[in-house]
Amino acid sequence: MKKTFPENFLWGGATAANQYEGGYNEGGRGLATSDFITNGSADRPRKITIRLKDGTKTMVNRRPTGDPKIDTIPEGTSGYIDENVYYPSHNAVDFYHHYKEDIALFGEMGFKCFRLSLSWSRIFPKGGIEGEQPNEEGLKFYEDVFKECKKYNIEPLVTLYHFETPAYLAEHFNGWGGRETIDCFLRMCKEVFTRYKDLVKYWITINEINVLNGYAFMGTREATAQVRYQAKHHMFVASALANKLCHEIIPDAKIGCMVALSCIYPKDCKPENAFGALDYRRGALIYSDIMMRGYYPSYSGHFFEEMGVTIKKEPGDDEIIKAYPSDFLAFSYYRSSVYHTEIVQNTDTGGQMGDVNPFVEKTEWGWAIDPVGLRYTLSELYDRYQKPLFIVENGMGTIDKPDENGYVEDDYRIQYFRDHIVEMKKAVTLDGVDLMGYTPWGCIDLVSAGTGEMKKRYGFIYVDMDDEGNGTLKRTKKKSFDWYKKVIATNGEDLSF
Ligand code: P53
Repeated sequence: MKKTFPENFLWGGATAANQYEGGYNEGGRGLATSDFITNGSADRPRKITIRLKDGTKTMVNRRPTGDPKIDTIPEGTSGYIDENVYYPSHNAVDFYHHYKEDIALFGEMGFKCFRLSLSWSRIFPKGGIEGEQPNEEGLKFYEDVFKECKKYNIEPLVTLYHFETPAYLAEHFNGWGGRETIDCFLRMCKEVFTRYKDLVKYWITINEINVLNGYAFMGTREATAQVRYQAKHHMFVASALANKLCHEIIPDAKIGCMVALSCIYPKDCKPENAFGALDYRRGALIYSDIMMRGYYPSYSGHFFEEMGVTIKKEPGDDEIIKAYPSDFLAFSYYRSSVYHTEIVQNTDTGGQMGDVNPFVEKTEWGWAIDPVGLRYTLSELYDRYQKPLFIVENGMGTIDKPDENGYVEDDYRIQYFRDHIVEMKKAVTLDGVDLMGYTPWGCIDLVSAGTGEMKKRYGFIYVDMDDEGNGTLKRTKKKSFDWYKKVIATNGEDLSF
């Protein structure tokens, strides 16, 4: 039995380009689907600004409704930028110009690992179509970022795809709906593996593959189950081939898949609820089953049949998926929820979002706070795969109230992390889970993916910016900064306030 976390445990924090980086029109970057997404709030959904073939400008829901009549974008449509609209991703919190300062702060906290994503259209403005040359300025930017990490002995953990498709690929190939996108993605992977082979040893192919749907997340004009799962089949093939390339180019690297795996419980012991919860959970586990084990699981037949989905595979696809599984399973864990037979879902959220759990506290955004659910999930996944796991997102989005000096006394956040680390430690020491690391989400305040708000904050570092993008962008350490620094310094031993 292990007594504590392993010596080389990767403590750190996580971010994504579309919510953190900014510089959307700098350094030769091409546009991405995320650049057309407006801001929203808990009760005002985010929209995508689009221009129809005939020039008409309009908006569609970023999160599809489930009704193809509302969700489908006609062919010939392109995303467009309306000068009168605020797009949170454009400047985000400007990591693009603050990376030295931010990485220095991560270094000061003692980070062993920093998770970030590459903006694909910064590397290849058109997504890597045949004959396209990579954008040197974009490649150089990330090289500088990784070198900066090295100064502080921080291992970068790089997500290759996180919620943004190059706009060109969306327009020309229907994003991941088209098989061409596989080759474009692999050209980008080859470029970055080759360029960063001495700087980056930890990679993730696709962020939260189970929650992806529609134009914003996959560049597809339709959000039907048929198109969604066909696009995901393309992602499975692309992810497997990226694993292959990564191992060829960087033999000592590890490359994982990533699934949103917040926990699901049956509401009660009614057999239909218990089995229903297990079956519902398969909506999330199907992704890790395919990418970790290398084949579509036996239950996938009924899963697709019920949705009326037929996956079109090319000869060789199954062999590719089988031959190059992921080295580890990365996942996000935020909360738990509850399954019962009356559960209503108008869009597929990838088998990880159910009804309210009455037994636990909630955040201001109604997300259940459930540390035991983290141990439950770690056990569930390790029992199932017996391969290394990596918690690459966890945390509490709250409204922080800084004092006149910009200081936030975020005891609630310390409490949240403390309780989750206690359970995570039990999973490692008592359940024997092989856990590689822990990178809490939004280690520095950044734009919320769900709502586009700034006031839903996760960070150890406060960033002075509001929901409309106004503010000095000044970075200030919160109380949790020093606390997490101590946790890392003691390898998770000292969790006291
Ligand atoms: P925000 C849906 C369900 C679970 C996690 O979320 C999700 C989403 C997308 O909204 O996103 C992940 O910012 C994602 C991050 C995101 C984070 O969770 O809505 O990987 O990009 O910021 C937190 O509070």
